[in-house]
Amino acid sequence: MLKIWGRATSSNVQKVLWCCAELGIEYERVDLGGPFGGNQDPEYLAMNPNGLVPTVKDGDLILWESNTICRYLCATRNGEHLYPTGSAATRSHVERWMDWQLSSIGPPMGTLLFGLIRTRPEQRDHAAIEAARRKAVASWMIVEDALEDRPYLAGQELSLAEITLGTLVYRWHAFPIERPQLTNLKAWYERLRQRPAFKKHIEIPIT
Ligand SMILES: N[C@@H](CCC(=O)N[C@@H](CS)C(=O)NCC(=O)O)C(=O)O
Repeated sequence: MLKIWGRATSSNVQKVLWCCAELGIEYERVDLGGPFGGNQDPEYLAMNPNGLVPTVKDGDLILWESNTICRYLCATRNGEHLYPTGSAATRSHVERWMDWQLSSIGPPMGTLLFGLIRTRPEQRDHAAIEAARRKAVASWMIVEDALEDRPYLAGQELSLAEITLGTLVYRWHAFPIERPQLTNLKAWYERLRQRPAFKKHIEIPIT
């Protein structure tokens, strides 16, 4: 059985858990990282030298990097509907959002998480939080425009584009900040909220 190391509150672990749920993959999960620690233990570092979560073991294969893990699960567990591999062009519509998650929206959302949730009010760097909020708004407006003529980022169906961005759009709507009204983004978020796996793995308390 697939084994997953990582606390369920981690956005990167949540991608993998949501992906497993959509594909009906059974797994054993071990709490690790954050308050559980263990991610700097030599045995863990031998599997994942980054000391981060998630790490996945499938047979003899060890995997790390959440987006890579999601692609691997789709490729090995009938996930063509989430990650189409037929043509490079079709695949690029999913992959661009996965890369964009890591490079564009991830960094400001990380600053907001640390600034608003993990830092006491009296210690917050308000200028850094506001700069991150503005960057995040600019990025979410790109999603807003992309969703103008389709229900999901890569077209008519849910894909890994949503699975890798799901936690971030949930947090964006949950953080105590000022948000512009982005109607396509909100409708997309509400669409994701209809999925039982989103409710179970993504919409959980943010820590
Ligand atoms: N690019 C990596 C990032 C992994 C990462 O940053 N994980 C965070 C949790 S979201 C982590 O392990 N932080 C240390 C901890 O939880 O103790 C991935 O996508 O898997």
